[in-house]
Amino acid sequence: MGVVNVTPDSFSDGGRWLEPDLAVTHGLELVAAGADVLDVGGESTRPGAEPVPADEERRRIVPVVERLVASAGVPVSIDTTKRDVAAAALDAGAAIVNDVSAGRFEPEVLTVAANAGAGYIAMHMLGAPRTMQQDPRYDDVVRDVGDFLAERLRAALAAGIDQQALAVDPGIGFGKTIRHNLELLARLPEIVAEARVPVVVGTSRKRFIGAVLGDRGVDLPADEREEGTVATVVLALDRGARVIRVHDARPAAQAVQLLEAMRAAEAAAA
Ligand code: HH2
Repeated sequence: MGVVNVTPDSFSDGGRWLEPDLAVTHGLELVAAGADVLDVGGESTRPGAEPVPADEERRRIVPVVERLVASAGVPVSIDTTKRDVAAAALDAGAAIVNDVSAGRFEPEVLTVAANAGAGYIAMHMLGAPRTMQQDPRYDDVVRDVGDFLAERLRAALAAGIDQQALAVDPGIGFGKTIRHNLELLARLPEIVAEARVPVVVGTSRKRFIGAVLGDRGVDLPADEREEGTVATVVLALDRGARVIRVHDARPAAQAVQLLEAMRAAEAAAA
């Protein structure tokens, strides 16, 4: 899944694709580089971000969704927590709602997805973006996130979304310390086993990568986290993730290709 951020302030690429033409071109480049889905977002959810009004978010994303649906040749997902934005994107031809609030912010978003027969990704976040990084705590991060996702899956099913249309995401970086993120990735098979629907993982360029690779307490900047991202992509896929959300599709698609080749060789040798 390739990320198309139509925002002025996203943490790694804010402002680069705010113009619809640039966003569409970027989406097409992601597909050419191997993305199988495009995730269009009009609101940054970086730590501390202020919410964007629905009208503004809709204004940013609708023209981009419309044009990518017409030209990209892959399903388009809409990265939003808002009912009206999801509805407008689905009307414009989007096929999936990627909701980082898992239906907690505007529960009607679940009904909107259900009525459209759309796919729905429920992601874990502790609280809301503005405050989520203020001393996040868990009893056991993997169990707590797994329980949360199971509960949100039940809510999505109760709203009428088909089981086949659902996926979950542990929400790397959303109300988690560096240690929480690393533990979630290392113990991903537990999340995968409990979920019983495809698991999506989004590590791309996130702060924990910059922190691990940083020097003397200074994080590696977001535009130098691509190699670190690939290491997490390989690990996540090998531990059972079915979808990975990335800003740069080429290295991730190459990692997928190599993993598939190694799996085929393993199967042939068995
Ligand atoms: N991460 C971001 C946004 N949406 N959706 C899912 N399912 N999983 C993620 O890990 C995820 C997500 C944050 O990345 P980005 O969109 O690049 O940044 P920003 O929120 O600042 O726009």
